Amino acid sequence: MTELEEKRERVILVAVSLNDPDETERSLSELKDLADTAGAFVAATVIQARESVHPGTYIGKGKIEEVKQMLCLYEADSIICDDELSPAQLGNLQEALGCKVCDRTLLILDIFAARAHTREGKIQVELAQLRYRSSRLVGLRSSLSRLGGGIGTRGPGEKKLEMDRRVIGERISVLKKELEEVKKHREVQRAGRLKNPVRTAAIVGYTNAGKSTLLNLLTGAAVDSQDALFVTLDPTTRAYPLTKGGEVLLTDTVGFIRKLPHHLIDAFRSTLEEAVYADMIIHVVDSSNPQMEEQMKIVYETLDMLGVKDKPVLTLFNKIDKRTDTEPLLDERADRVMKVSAKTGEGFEDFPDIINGLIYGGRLYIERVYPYDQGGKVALIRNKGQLISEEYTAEGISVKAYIPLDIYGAVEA
Ligand SMILES: Nc1nc2c(ncn2[C@@H]2O[C@H](COP(=O)(O)OP(=O)(O)OP(=O)(O)O)[C@@H](O)[C@H]2O)c(=O)[nH]1
Ligand SMILES: [Mg+2]
Repeated sequence: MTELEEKRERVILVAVSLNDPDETERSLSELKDLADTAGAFVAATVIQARESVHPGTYIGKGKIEEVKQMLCLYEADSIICDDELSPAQLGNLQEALGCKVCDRTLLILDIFAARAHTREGKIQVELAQLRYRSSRLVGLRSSLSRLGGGIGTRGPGEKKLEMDRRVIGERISVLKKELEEVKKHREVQRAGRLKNPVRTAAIVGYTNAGKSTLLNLLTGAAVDSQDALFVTLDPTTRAYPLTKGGEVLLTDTVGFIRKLPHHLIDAFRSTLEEAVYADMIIHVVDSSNPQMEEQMKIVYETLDMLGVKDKPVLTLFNKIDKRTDTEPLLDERADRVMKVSAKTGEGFEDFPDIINGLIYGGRLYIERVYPYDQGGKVALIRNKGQLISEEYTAEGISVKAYIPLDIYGAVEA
């Protein structure tokens, strides 16, 4: 955290509102939280309503003049735009304003850079930063050298701002190779889990929803939890005992946010994909947040984009202790919903049973030896169920698997 608090840069936030002024307000208020998290002081905010974003300068000419005056008036050092700027917009805007220009992506990358602790996290952030920067070299260089630091300059790539495109390209391929190695390790771990009939659940949700608090409550883990955005980047996995025996491995990971930069998604894919390989999803929602509905929508959009589908979803409407609204809490994408407080522990009475039901629900664990002429049944299990192990023995094919109930009749030996 020290890295974030070193400098209190004065910034003006700038947004373009296309058709939904409320949505712009919400996005901007989140940008303010992001700026706070990055240690900046928000001196003022500006919204321009437009038909479309100005292709050359993001905001229009008149607004640029206004922002210019505000920079003086509020003694601000820089502006942060609420969308990802194109290389041209970035260059032109800072030319016109004569100050450092950042965008939402750079801000998020900055926070990630300060939060990354593990080797994997650091590689992922640097990759995302380099990819973002490589197309904006000219603009960024003059922008960042103007103030020589602050937002947009943190992270592993800090010293390398002056790199040219070729050097960046080389660095990217080195990092990609390193990431491959780390990923292999993760896959080995995953394969190990698949061999044993251990179930996994991924804890997902909007940033600051209470995912880490939940993991800590359920498993006594000591994951850092704070009232700030993107506190967790690196996945933590802990075992949670199931009532019917066995255990489920719960993984807490990086939170989602609207307009999550695509470079980050690409770089963090292996981390985000924890949800793709999990047996079920635990979706943590901050039910005290007025933007709850929208945050849920963004979580599901992100899951869809990652290719997470056909998995049981348990939605936890968290922070129920803080909720003042009395509207009913609904989630049509969820198989089950619960109202809980991960902070006080309230509402978790049925949690063990519900988790059990969702993990094993509708599925049966079988151990069978099929004669070799019944290979078709093994193929059916492979297709429809989850084959845990398969051994070719003298008696036949020895199989351990979870199968959906509806194929039980068809695979009985
Ligand atoms: N009142 C209340 N606060 C909660 C509850 N659960 C979590 N919090 C608080 O919400 C803040 C965020 O909690 P975290 O567990 O760090 O949230 P997260 O989802 O892991 O957030 P990131 O890792 O930053 O994405 C912390 O200040 C928690 O103490 C709850 O049930 N009630
Ligand atoms: Mg967390």
